Amino acid sequence: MLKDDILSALKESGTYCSGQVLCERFGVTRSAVWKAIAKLREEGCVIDARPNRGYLLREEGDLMDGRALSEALKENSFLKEILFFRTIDSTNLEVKRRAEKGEEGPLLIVADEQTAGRGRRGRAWSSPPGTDIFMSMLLRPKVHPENAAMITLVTALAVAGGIQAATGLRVQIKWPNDVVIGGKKTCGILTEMSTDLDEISYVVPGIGINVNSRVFPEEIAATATSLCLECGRTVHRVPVIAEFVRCFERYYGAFTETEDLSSLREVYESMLVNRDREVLVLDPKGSWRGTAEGITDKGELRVRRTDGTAVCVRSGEVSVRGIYGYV
Ligand code: BT5
Repeated sequence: MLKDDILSALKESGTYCSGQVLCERFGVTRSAVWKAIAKLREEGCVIDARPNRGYLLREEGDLMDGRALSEALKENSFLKEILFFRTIDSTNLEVKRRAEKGEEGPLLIVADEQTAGRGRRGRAWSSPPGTDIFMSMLLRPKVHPENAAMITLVTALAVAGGIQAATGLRVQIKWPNDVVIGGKKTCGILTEMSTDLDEISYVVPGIGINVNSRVFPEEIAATATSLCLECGRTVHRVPVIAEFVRCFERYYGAFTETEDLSSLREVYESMLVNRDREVLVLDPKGSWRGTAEGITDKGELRVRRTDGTAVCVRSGEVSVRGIYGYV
């Protein structure tokens, strides 16, 4: 890709590099160079442009590629394969296609951009190029299908742990599947499953993390944030992914051992943004209010109703919202 070549040339030169030299070196027009520079800036590179002198790379953005990923994950023994796509429809769809063809996994697919990123219940996931993380795993856990929904909570825990380890940010979880910083959503998780009779054929947790996005589409601008906005600097994506995988391996192992969250409940609850807060439970049979107290070993949310009774709310059946807004 031209922009990658231009970035290498700017890095190599270490000083101003004229537009003309870049055009000649890569056999392209000035406008192509300009477009590539604009793209690099979108990806977080800080590039000075001066008349008569050309371009100077002041600060590198965050480039992610398959080689950097493999290098960062070379010591992991959990994943059998790691694949990187510059652009893809949806990493969940790609993992499902491979699962249907019989790939065993565990497999991790990471993309720089998605053209059809999806949330739950047919909602869309904003997936621009160059800034964020879109990834999905192929798992074939030997657990009862009823227990598979807990993998979403395990994944949220691993994302929270990974972000904390890579950035030092204080991260919370909005039950069951959002990772939240400062009350805003920085990650969403979509877990899909295929069963064969009474057995799990495969489970695909898909994870979208806003890393270096600075602006969001209008409809999510008030509720979304990114690691970069929270840290005040560009955050490198590869270490976030590597820390996530490290945490996931540990938490997933704990989950599959007992087929529940008994050994993870405490750490999950310590991050639970809803804890001791009033929540609105959006039950299709009628919404009601209560105070979230924590989770059960099965990953349900324990909510105390105003009449004092405790109800265990299952993900997938209901949604939960803070009474004043998103959390
Ligand atoms: C989710 O759904 O939060 C699950 C999102 C999973 C995305 C990953 S990316 C890799 C993998 N491949 C896919 O195709 N998907 C997965 P849900 O709870 O339904 O939330 C969706 C809602 O979040 C949308 O309706 C928007 O309101 C909001 N939203 C969309 N994009 C967002 C973003 N980038 N950041 C924060 N909020 C967003």
